This record gives sequence, C-alpha cells and structure tokens, in this order.
Amino acid sequence: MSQNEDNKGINRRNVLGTTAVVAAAAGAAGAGALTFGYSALRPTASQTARGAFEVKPGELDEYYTFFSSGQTGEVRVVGLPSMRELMRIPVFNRCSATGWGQTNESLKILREGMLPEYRELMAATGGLYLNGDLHHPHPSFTDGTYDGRYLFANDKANTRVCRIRLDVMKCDKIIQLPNQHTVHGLRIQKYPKTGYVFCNGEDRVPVPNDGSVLDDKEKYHSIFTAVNGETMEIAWQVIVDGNLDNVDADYQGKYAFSTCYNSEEGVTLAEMSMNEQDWVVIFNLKRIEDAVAKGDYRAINGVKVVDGRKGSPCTRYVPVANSPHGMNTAPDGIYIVANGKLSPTVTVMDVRKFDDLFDDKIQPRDVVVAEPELGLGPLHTAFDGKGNAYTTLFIDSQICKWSIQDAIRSYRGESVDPIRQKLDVHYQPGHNHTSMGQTKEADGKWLLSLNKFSKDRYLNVGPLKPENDQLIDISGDEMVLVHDNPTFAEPHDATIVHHSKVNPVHIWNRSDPFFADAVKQAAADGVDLMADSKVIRNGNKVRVYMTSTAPAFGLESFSVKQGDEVTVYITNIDEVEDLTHGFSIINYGLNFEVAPQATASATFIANKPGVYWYYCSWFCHAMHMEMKGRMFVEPRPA
Ligand code: RUQ
Ligand code: CUA
Repeated sequence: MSQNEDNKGINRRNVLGTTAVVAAAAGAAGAGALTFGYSALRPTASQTARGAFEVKPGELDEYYTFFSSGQTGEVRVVGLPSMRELMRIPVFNRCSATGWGQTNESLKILREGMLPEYRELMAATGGLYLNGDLHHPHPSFTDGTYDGRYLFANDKANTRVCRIRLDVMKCDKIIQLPNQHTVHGLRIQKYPKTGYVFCNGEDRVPVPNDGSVLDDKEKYHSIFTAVNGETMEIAWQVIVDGNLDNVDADYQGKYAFSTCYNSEEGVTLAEMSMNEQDWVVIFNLKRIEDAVAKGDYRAINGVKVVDGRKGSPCTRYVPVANSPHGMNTAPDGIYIVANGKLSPTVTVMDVRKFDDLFDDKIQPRDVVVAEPELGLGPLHTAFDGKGNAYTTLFIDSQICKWSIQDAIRSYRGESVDPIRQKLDVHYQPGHNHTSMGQTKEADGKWLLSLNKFSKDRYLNVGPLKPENDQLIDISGDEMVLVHDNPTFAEPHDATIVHHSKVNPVHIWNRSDPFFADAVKQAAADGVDLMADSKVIRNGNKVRVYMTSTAPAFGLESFSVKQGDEVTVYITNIDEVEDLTHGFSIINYGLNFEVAPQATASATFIANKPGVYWYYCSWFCHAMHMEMKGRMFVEPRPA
C-alpha cells in the first residue's frame, strides 16, 4: 500500500498544524504561560459538593486507587474518594522504612530483574539500578474485570516490568526486557484472563544494541513485547515500524493495539513530528502465536522475535493524525479510542471490524467510525460505562466529556455535537481515570484527572512543585470538581479498583514464598524461626536468627568477628494485626520492616569493630524504645 492510499480518509482537522501545537505545548511548560485568569478558573463553593466525597474519620473508602509515582519508582495505594494515601509499595526505588533494596528478600527480586550485561554495567551500585520510572500500573483480569491477584507496571527508565502481589501488596517479580529500549505503554490481556502483559518499546535502537551500529537510524527498531503474567517470562516480541507509545487490549482476547508515533523514523523532534500522519498498530495475537509455533521468528538474545513491520500478516497499521498518545478501550468492548495529542481529534475504531481488516476485506481506515474534534492536546480518554467518554486536553487544561454514539453519528454526516461538557482542570492533565472504567464493570461514579502542573493551587514549596490530582464527581449529568490532591513526583497514571475486588491478608502466612529462602536456610541450620534465637557460624559466614515479639528481640546481644559476613534473620512471632517490628543497626546503614508473622533478613560485612546497638524501628509497644540489643564486633587479632 502506498503512503498516499494510507492517508486517504484521514480526518484532517489539525487546525493549528503540528508546529503551532508543539509550540503551544512547549509554551505550556514555560514560565508564566499559564498564569492567565487562574482565579477565574477556581471553582466556587457552590460548584463543589464537598459532602459528596467526604469519608469521615473511621470510615473506609469505596475504592483502592493504584497510583504510579513516575520517577519515584514506587506504587502508591490511595483510597477513593477520600484521596487518602494508604500505603506505598516500593518497587524500582530504595525504601528506608521497609528495607526494600536492603533485605535479601527484596534484593533477590531486584537482582533477578537485571539482565546480566546491565548487572555488570551497574557494578558500582552492587549490580543494581537505584532508579526507575514507574508509569502504568494495571491489575490482572479475569473475564474482563479485575481478579485481585496482581498489579503489573513498567519502568520506562530501565526497560523493566514488575509484578506486585495484591494479597500482600509487595512486588514479587521484576524482569528486564532484552532487545527493547524503554517500556512505555503497558496493559493487560482482559479476556479470558491475564494472560499476557503487553509492553510497548518506545525508543528505536539497533538490535542487538552492542555498538556495532550507532548513528545509522535505518537499522533501528522498536519492539513490542508480550510477557506471560503468570510466569513473568517473555512469550514473544514483535518488531514494528515507528515508536510505540500507549497500548490497550480488547475484551475478546484477540487483539492488542498501540498508538505509534514517529512514522518518519527520525531521531530529532523535528524529524519525528514531520508527517501529518502516524498510526495505530493492531497486533493479531493468534497470528503472532501461530508464527511463533511455526518457527517464523528470529531468536534474538533468547527471545522469539516476530517481524511485524508493515506488510506482516501479524499486524495492521491504521493511519491516524500526527503523534497519537493514549490508547483506551471502552467498557462496551466495541470501541477503542486513540488520542490525537498533536491533533485536536481522537480517533474511534470499532474492534468488530478487525477480523475483516486482517482478512484484507477492508482497508485500514475502514475500522474508523468517528473522529470528533475535542480541543487542544487530547492525551487520554476514560469511560463511564454509560456511553460517555472523558478526554484530557493537555493544552486547553480541560476534561472534555463527549458521547461516543453522537461522535459516530456526526462522523456519518449527521449534524450533531458529541461534546457534552468541558471542565477546567488545574493544570495540563495527562492521564484520567474513571472508577472501574478500564473494565467491563465501569460504574460511572468518579473521575480522576492527573494534572502535570499545580502552579498556584497550593502553598508555595519552592521551585519544585507537586503535581495536582483532581477528583471529579461524574455521577450526575455534569462533571463537578470536588477535591484537589497534591502528589509527588509524577504520579502519571492510576487505576481505580472497587474494594471488593482486592482482598489483602491481615498478617503474613508462614508458608508465604516471599521469605521461603530464609525458612529453607533456617531448616538447614536446624533453627525453628518461630521459637529459636541463636547464632550459627560457618567459617566466616555468620547467621543470626532472632525472634521479635513486642517489646523484645530474641537476643539481647550477639557477637561476631571483624570481617564476618553476617546475615540477620528476624521473625516477627506476634500474631497481632498491625504489630510490625523493624530492625536497624546503628551506623551499619541497615533498616527493614518485619510485619506480623514475617521473616526478613539482611546481609552485611561486619568490618568495623566495636559495640553497635540494634533497635526496633517500627513503633510496636509502650516499651518500643527499649526494644533493642547490642552487636559486639570483635576486632581481628593483630
Ligand atoms: S503516557 S500523559 Cu507515560 Cu501514561 Cu500519557
Ligand atoms: Cu518492636 Cu518497635
């Protein structure tokens, strides 16, 4: 198919033209560009319905919201509608409170989440990355709705994917994707279950990226990865044209689709936004699986890589206006929306037409059923399950509510305005989310707008400002802004899950795999973790086993020799909910949490002789301050 045919039928309403929109977007981030009339944009008291979202002291929220934290690298659990932060789940970051990145249990997950060559690269930091950029948290599905098992998320900064167990709210697996360079969009197979975790490779690089090719951009590729969410192994990868941005999947288990910019395959901003047209790439899962089964792939770095570039039977490239961004499937299981970003439009496609498209009975643009013009900078769209869509307009700083059916009618030529309402948000929204809106059980109660700029909304905290997440009541005909919530750093994305879908445990189960290695080592040492506190020496390796029960550790002191490799195993034998202990050794740079019925361990070299107090760092008892003991490090004989 020629480029010209490709362009046929593209709705060209990019009134500002690419350059103007890019300039406006750049200006938005620039100093003072958005100071216009902010007082006029503040909602008045009568516009807000405060009582509608208030969750009184002692009352529980109706929803869990899983927020990413962007370049902070963790996941935050927030109650909705109160917007109270309930917990932080460290993943790609280090956490001083929980010992994530210090305990052997977490280090194992972090280490296994590194490809060997990058472990070598990061030798100076113990073979580990200290940063991550967590963008897109998405829970696992069964039959089109959340099943409460897992939450998956990407690390854009270091090309990793993590899995969090929702029963304990801890990360249990990280993998780093070979061949791919960055993981940006990440979504989940919705039907029949997860299934695949789809990971968009955004940046194009030479494959393999070993220095043999540098500035020859003809040899660069962008890669799409499907990870098996059960095993956290890579199922397959697909080479595509362009840069993949965001991804979503259908409710039928047949297709995944990604927005794809830089059809120009350039490497500079000017080159990347030159064409008036980019794509949505549709991936046919069955055909990819068949290609893999038939051996129609290249094995690169141990992964089966299928060629999905233009002309491949496994993919189709639907032309859409320049540089689309968000990709969102409506809860009706029929419509998908690609958000224009540099075009004031969104493109609506009908997934029921995809079979015909792959059978070449229709042309790529024939799957498009609507292309409403909504405003400047459409980035992401959410749904209420009642036929309405809510699109963030980054440049206009608004949420646009529109009717999917009216947009379709208007595309067919009827004179109908699909836009229902535009609501000012503060300022520059990226993602937005409705309650359960990314499942077939969208309930149309709440909308979150994740705004990239807070500017004047809060007391000034210096040059670095928080972002601003706004809660909007969408249960009535009109959207009503009810709450502002500052967040750090870039929350980026969130998923709103009804509380009934998630059932975390209250205390750890002793047979939990999270600390299975410690249990195994203790058994080998003949130690009963729930009863024994003792020191086992094996050459210069020393294992210190200690129970903790408020307000005492099982050992009031222990002795090691200078230069010993010491592993401390703490088992919290308290069975009381919320009775967490901690273990910190002063000046040895060590601290971690031990929640009820858990075992946690950490290893260090006792290189400095002397007396070192260890103490419980999580307040557990009236005598918490006294919950401590001494480590004696005997000097090496001269
Ligand atoms: S993408 S602001 Cu990283 Cu989620 Cu759209
Ligand atoms: Cu144990 Cu504080």
